[in-house]
Amino acid sequence: MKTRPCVLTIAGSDSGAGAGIQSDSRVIHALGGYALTAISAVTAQNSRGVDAWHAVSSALLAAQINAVLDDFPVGAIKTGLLPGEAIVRAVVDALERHRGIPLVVDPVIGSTSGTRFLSTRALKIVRQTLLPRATLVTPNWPEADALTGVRVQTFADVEAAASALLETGCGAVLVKGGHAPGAICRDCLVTKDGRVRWFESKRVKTQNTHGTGCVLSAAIAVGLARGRSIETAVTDARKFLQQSLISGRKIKLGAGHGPAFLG
Ligand code: PXL
Repeated sequence: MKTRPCVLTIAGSDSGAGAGIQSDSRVIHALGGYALTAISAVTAQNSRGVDAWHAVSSALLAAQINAVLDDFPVGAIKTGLLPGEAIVRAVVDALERHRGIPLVVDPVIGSTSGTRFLSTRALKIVRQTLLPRATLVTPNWPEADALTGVRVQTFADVEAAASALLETGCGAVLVKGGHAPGAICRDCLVTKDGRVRWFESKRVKTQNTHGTGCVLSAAIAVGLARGRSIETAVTDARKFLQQSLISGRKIKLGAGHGPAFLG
């Protein structure tokens, strides 16, 4: 019998389907995987922004994660929006019961449109309890800043923040440069062995940027589920994201920011 690379995404539902669970599922399937989902929160949103949101109970989230991990041969897990301390603790507890699966943590703090999902206290719990279990953490500049206290304003700051994040015990850190100015997008990968690698790609001019971080981390998780190294998974996922931004740039969905990956 054959199987498929199974990836569990623990994330929020986005009714506009640009980010979160809906985007992750499309990405994982497009890359030949099988997407399993544990929904942490339900958001009411569209391409313009978030109108309302509510976290699920931490018991229900834990039950979803356990149901999936007790049955399917999950090759990698990614976390996205984890809104609040109780939810973060429930995820950490559930993962503790199923050790050894590569874990990509996309430390979503808020939406680009300005909704903040995580308190400073919850962020501290993420840093103390979830990051030490992560194979890879993928913050953007503001997230790297909020998680470390290092003010990230230059590329030198990026390396300092990445090193500070490595001290939490995670295996590697990818600081994404999408928020930095300039025509070239530079992401920095720092691994536990001290290796620093910069990736560069041309910035794609597009309105369709909703869910870029979700697309990247989901694609990385598929690579890890296929047994690729972190570096290869990141290289492939960046190419995949770049291609989807290019191919979707002329498609108009919604008045605001359309989806970064359409499928
Ligand atoms: O892109 C960050 C993000 C992740 N997950 C969910 C979201 C958002 C941003 O709005 O709503 C569910």
